[in-house]
Amino acid sequence: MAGEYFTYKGVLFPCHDYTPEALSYVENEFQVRDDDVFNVTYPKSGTNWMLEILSLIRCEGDPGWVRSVPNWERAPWVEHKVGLEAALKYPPPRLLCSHLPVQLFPKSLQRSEAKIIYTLRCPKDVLVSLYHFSHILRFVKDPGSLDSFLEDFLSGNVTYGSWFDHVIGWMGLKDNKNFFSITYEELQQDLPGSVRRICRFLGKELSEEQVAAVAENASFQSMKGNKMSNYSQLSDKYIDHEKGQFLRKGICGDWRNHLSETQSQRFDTVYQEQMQRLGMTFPWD
Ligand code: PPS
Repeated sequence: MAGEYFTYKGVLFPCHDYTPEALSYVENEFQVRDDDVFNVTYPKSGTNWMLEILSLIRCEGDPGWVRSVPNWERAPWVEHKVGLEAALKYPPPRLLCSHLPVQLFPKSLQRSEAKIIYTLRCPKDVLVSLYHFSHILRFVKDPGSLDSFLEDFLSGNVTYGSWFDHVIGWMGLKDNKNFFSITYEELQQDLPGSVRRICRFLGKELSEEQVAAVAENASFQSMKGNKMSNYSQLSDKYIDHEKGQFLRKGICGDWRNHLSETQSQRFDTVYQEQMQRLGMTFPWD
């Protein structure tokens, strides 16, 4: 099954971890609770970083939970076959993750007070991170050359579909009081300040010491050294640990080390065409 895909409502998914039945269940039957907190992202945008921040906020900066329970159990991915089972058994209040585009997200969200935290990242860095990750993940097809992967990415011929559709779709909720968006770049620039903003959105009061403890324990170095957060525990069936690490570089602007001038210009042309639909600017613009 490695490298095989199906499309669900026009969006690509690998057969290994997803089924059309589970996606349909999540979209139409999964019951979102008012006290759910969802960590939503397009892949490689800082999902696991935000997961760590939210886990630590929940524990007021105490690292006990993040050092004893794997991240995928702390906040399961609802659309995964395995994650869905865990989400259904999760005692409330639930912390959940999803990469789903808004149109495939559980419809019951509309009738709930659940909170959504949407993290975005410079799409050129997303592309580069995804390209590297595709080499170490066993159940996805070989990404081929960076040139061909760039075209797949720009046309949405990648798992979870188009970055542009994902961002434009989710940012359509930006005026909703239960929706909060933040960029990977803002997290990099001011992690304690970002933690304070997230706490305000969640209605969680943390002392300055607790905010500092969240930031320290969610740093790249802390996460890299924590086997509950660095995916070193994930079975070799999923990741080829010899080929690379999940926590690869953790920086902004790594695309400059990988994309040629021509590739970067090609990206910019499509970006400008597509993002006109949104009419917002981001730190990477
Ligand atoms: S996934 O597979 O879609 O869930 O990946 P995701 O977690 O969204 O993104 C992985 C990238 O995020 C980087 N990362 C971090 N950067 C800075 N600080 C911290 N604490 C951190 N944690 C994860 C990770 O290294 C991946 O980016 P790249 O550019 O590949 O290093």
